[in-house]
Formats: sequence, C-alpha cells, structure tokens
Amino acid sequence: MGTALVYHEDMTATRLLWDDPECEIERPERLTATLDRLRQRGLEQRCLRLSAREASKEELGLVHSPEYVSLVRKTQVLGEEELQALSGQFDAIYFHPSTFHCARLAAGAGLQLVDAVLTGAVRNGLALVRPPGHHSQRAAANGFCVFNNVAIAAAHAKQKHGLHRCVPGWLQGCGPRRHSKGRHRWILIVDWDVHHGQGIQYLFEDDPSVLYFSWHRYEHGRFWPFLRESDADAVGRGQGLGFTVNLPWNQVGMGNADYVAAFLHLLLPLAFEFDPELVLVSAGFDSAIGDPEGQMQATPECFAHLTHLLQVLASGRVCAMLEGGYHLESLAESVCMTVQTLLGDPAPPLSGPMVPCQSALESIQSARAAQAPYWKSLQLQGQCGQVLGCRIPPQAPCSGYDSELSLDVTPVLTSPSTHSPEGRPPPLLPGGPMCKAAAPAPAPSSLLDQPCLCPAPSVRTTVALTAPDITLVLPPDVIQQEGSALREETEAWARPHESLARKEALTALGKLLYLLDGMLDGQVNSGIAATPASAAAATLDVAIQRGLSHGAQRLLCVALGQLDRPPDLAHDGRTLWLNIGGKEAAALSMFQVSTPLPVMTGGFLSCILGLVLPLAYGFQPDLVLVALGPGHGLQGPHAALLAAMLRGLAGGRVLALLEEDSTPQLAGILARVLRGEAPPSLGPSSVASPEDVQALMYLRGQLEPQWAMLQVRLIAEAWLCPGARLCRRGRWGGQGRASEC
Ligand code: Q9C
Ligand code: ZN
Repeated sequence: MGTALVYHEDMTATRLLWDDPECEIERPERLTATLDRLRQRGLEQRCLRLSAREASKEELGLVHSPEYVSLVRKTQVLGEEELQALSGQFDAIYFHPSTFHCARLAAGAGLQLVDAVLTGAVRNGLALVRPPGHHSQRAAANGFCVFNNVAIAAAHAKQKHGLHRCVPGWLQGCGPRRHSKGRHRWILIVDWDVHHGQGIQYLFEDDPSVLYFSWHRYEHGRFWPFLRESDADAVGRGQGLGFTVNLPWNQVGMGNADYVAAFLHLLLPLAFEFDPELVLVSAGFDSAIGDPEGQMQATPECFAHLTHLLQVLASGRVCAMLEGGYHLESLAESVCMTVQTLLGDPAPPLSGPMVPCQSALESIQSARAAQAPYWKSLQLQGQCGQVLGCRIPPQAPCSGYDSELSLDVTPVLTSPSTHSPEGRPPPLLPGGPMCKAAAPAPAPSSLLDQPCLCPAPSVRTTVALTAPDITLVLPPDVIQQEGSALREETEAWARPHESLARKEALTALGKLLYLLDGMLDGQVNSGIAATPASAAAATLDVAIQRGLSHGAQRLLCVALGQLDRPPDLAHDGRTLWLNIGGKEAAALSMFQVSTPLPVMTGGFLSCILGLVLPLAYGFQPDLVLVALGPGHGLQGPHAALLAAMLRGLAGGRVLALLEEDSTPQLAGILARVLRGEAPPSLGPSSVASPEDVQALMYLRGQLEPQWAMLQVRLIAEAWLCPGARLCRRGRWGGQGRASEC
C-alpha cells in the first residue's frame, strides 16, 4: 500500500497584494519550492498523485458557520481596498480574490487524503496545501488560516467512521471494545507546527474522540497568539478533559533531542493508551531549523523521526497536511524527509548531541503533570516513584557502575538552566566515538546544503533463514538470501564457541555473517537471520564482534529472553547491551543493562518508550542487532512493534536474529516491518504491572545521570505522594537534582 500526495497548482494563486510585514512570509513559493524538491528527489514520482478537489459548502459546514463561509465566498469579488479592510478585521490574515478557491482546495485536499487512507487505497499521505488551517475558527480567519483543513478532515473522518462502524468486522472497535474511559477511541491530531493550533483546540476541546496534541513556541505567553489557553494546564473541557495536550516551549532553540524526548515521554504514551484509528498531522515546518517564526533548531531529519514514530500508531494510517513553514530551504527539505518516511524509507540518523535542554524538560514535565490525572500510562510512573522511593532497598539489584565509565561524566542536570543553542550541556560520554556525534550543531545553511546522508541500499530487506519455509509469506521486494560466508572464515569465528561446533549452527552462522557483511557494506539495509536455540548466545556474540571489527562504530544490541551477555564484551562504549528478559533489573554499567520482560502490554510499551528508545536515541548506534532468544516470550505484534521502533535508529540498519524454530508468521511480520510496513496495532493497552513499573523506575534512577534522553522528572509529586520527593532524592534520585529538592 502506497503513499498519496494531494496537490493542486491553483493553491499557488493566493498571495498578499499590499504591504504587511507580518503576512509576507506566507507566499506561493512555499508550495512551488517544496514540490520542486520532491520531484528532484524522485519522491513525488513514488507517490500516488491526487489532484485536490474543492470542499463543498456542507463539508466546510462541519466546522465553520454558514455566515463565515459566505463571508469568505464574497471575497472573490472584492477589490483590493475592500480585501485589505476585511483582512484587517482578523489577526494576521490577508485575502486575495483567489483565497476562497484556494482555501476550498486546501480543505478538499485533506478530505481526499483521509478518504484515500480510510478506504485503503493508500496507507498514508501528505496534502501540500495553502492557505494553512490550524488557527482558523468556527467563524474567524486567523494566522494565515482561512478554513481549518485538519479539523474538517477530522470531522469528516468521524462522520465516515459513523457510517462504517456498524459494518460487522470492519473495525474491532465497533462492539464492546471501548476506550478505557468508556468512550470510542478515534482520531489523534498531532500538531508539530511551531504555533499553537488554537483553532483545532477550540473545535474539539470537549470531544473525547479526538485527542489533540500541540507543541508550540510560547515563551510564558509572550509569543503569538499570546493565549493563556496554550499553556500546559489547558487540558480540555467536560467530556474532553485530558484530550487536549499542550506542550508550550518557553525558550527558542529547541532541537532534535527536545522533540524526540517530547514524543517518547509525553505524546506516545498517551497515543498508545488512546489507540487511535487514524492519525492526522498538522504538519507545519516552522518548527524546523532556520525558520524565522519558530527560531528552533530541529534539523529536517528530525521530521523523518517524528513521522516514523507516528507510523507505529493506527496501523500506519497517517495523514499529514501542510500548515506553516517559511524558510523555503528548510521547509522543502523537511517535507522531503516526511514524505520519504511515509513511503517507508528508513529515517536518516539524527545529528548533534541527543541531550534535551533544561527548559524542554521542564515543559515536558509540566505537561505530564497536567495530564497525569487523565492517563494511566502517566500515573503509574508517578506512583512508582512512590513505591520505589519508599519501599525498595536502594542497594537491591544494582551491582554498581564500571568506574572509569561513569565517574567523569558530567551530571546533566547541573547544566545551566537557560537554553541557547550554544549553551548546550556538554556531551554525555567521555572519549570514544560518541564525541564525533556530539559536535556542535552546524549552522542552518551548511546543514541544509547537505543531501540526505544515507543513500538507499540496493536491497532493502533480506531474509536469511536456514531452512526456507515455503509457508513464509514475504512482501515482493524482500529477498531470500542464498549466500553464506566462506567456510574457513565461518569456522574461524565459531572456533572459540562450543555451541557453534554443530553443523546446523555453523550453517546458520555462515548465513548470518554473509547477511551482516551485506549490511556493513551498504548493500542491504536490514535483515533477518536464524540460529538453533542452543547456539543463539554464541551467534549473537560473533555478530557483535564481527560488526565492531567490520565498520560499525557503535552497536546497539537488544537481546530478548535468556541470552547472557557475551563474557568478553568490552566496556569501551562501542556496544550498548540491553537484555530484556533478565531475572532482575540491573545496570552493570551505563552500557550494559538488563531488565525483566514486562508482563503486561502496558509495561512493554513503557519499557520501549521509557527505556529502550531513550537509550537507543542517546547512544546513536550505526548498527542494531535485535535477538529473540530462548524464552523471549514476545508475541508477534510486540516483536513487530519493537523492531519497527528500533528501525528508527542507525538509518534502519537492523539485523533481527530469530530462533530456527520460530514460526513463519513471526519471520514474516518482522520482514514486513523491517522493510517499512506498519506494525499491527496492539489494541487497547493494559496497564503496566507493579513489577514492570518498578524495574523501569529503578533503571531510570540508575541511568538518568548518564543518559539524558531518559530524563523525566517525577510527576505530580504533591498529587501522588507527598513524601516521594524526599524519598527519591535521599535514596536514589539525588545526583544532579539539586534544583528539584
Ligand atoms: N512574529 C501558521 O504558521 N504572526 N501561521 C506571528 C510573530 C502570525 C502563523 C508574529 C503567524 C501565523 C500557519
Ligand atoms: Zn505555524
């Protein structure tokens, strides 16, 4: 299933006819420059091109008053002076004789996109539109926005869903399946534009079937549109309490680490709990580097990651619609990253230090605190601080840190609280290859001159199974690998390992080495290999050594089940070893972590979002091994979600190692997510068990000082546990937290 690109060149017609410094940035070149770049990159050609249609009066009426629609209709026949006078009645608005036509096309484009996705014609898509929509209100134009394109699309999708929902079997959500609060789950709107989409917020603030998330430049209320209701404590009204999520940025200069942290620690926990059927993105790119409005620092690649992270929701049904974005180069590049990711290409690695700034952490924390009363996924972590801080002996499973690796690490929270691009905290890790990644962020122009860093490998995903199973259903472009590494070479790697002496183990190892070499040479992007269960640990050990000696600078290994840490694993910071399925939570060093396999889906999700991905994004690996070892206990959909999310790292260079007797279904589902398909929905998520939460919070406490991406401050302390603050500081959360206590 493909990606739709909805466009109509008539949308370049509307433009500012008089002098107005505030409005002049919203110009036709925004669309033409973006489309040119999509063509140059060959991305437009890979999409299903749809020509935008005009939204009808009735469709506009889903969101806007009839009087307002006819007011805008009349602008078609006004002269320049009348247009200017009318424009002056709204905040940051211009009308042109073509505005009504363009705005109807913009709204219509969103409707076509949603229809294409909900009918299954495509998996996802982008509508390239002007004028933008998210500031527009029931009876008001605002902030360059005339009709609220995303809100109209959401209202239309709801209506459409209403039509379909009694068709048996179309959606599991039809029958008894309800949201945890007894409501039908439905649409998630993610507004990553740098301005607050107050128009969308007003339209859905009492509607629990639409979860609206917006981050925005706020500066404590001193930035346009200067609204009190843009702050984190605006959480919706009535039935819709908790379904409006505002993340106000109080400083400029927010970058990749801040945006990814906001997704991992705020948006995604809520989004998984909400379990939407459809994700709409108010895709403004004025939140990208170089934009004059936003003054932020996130690079275009960051939008590939944001898109990638959203694609694990709603079976990948993501509809993005252009909002703002006024730096033509940054806009065009960021749109390319978004479309490329919608098409299923792996996200290019993020550059720069993955250390969220203090101000971003404060904002994320205040939004989490405001939402905690409404979301189980946030409450548990708060309670856990209480449970752990007060009941668990601090010395329990921790064996202490490897001294030279942790001692001279600067505690992140002692960095200055003012945030500027230059005032970043120092890089996290001493010496080694990480320092390269932690170079200062390049200036916008030099950064934007670079093309995408990772050329597409000729083969996307390869499956190298020992006994190819004819029942294994693979997508057409996934290759079944025939080749093996040379016999002598395979034997040399196997020699130190007793469990690799058997012929079957050697054969499997030869196939794995061949696949790994293809990945390291850049011929293959990702792959799956199998091994006899008895040889799993040794095979993984060889894969790590081989990867490190053949070009990988930093290797992330996620080992599920009973897979012991290779005995000779070096503590040089080049390998991050993460075992999920260990007996107890333990951090042998910041690079060797083990945690029990979560019991419940909710615990599994918080393990991935709260531990695995923050460590992985902080580590910035260039190769990922994920091994499903003996007793891994993961069901297909869980394994698929893990693999799908890990694919965001290392430019998608992920090698999955399975046991030989794994089901063909498991191999098939992993092959599909590794080549870029969406993982199946996990369904309504259960809460995490107390043990799951304890393990996670314990490790977070141990590792937070070294891994900045893990940082989330204890939420709603007073609300959950009056004593938690003290417990936490005194017992295990003290380092670097002077400001908190
Ligand atoms: N310098 C969109 O991005 N002017 N609208 C703000 C602050 C209005 C932005 C002035 C900005 C409207 C869709
Ligand atoms: Zn904007």
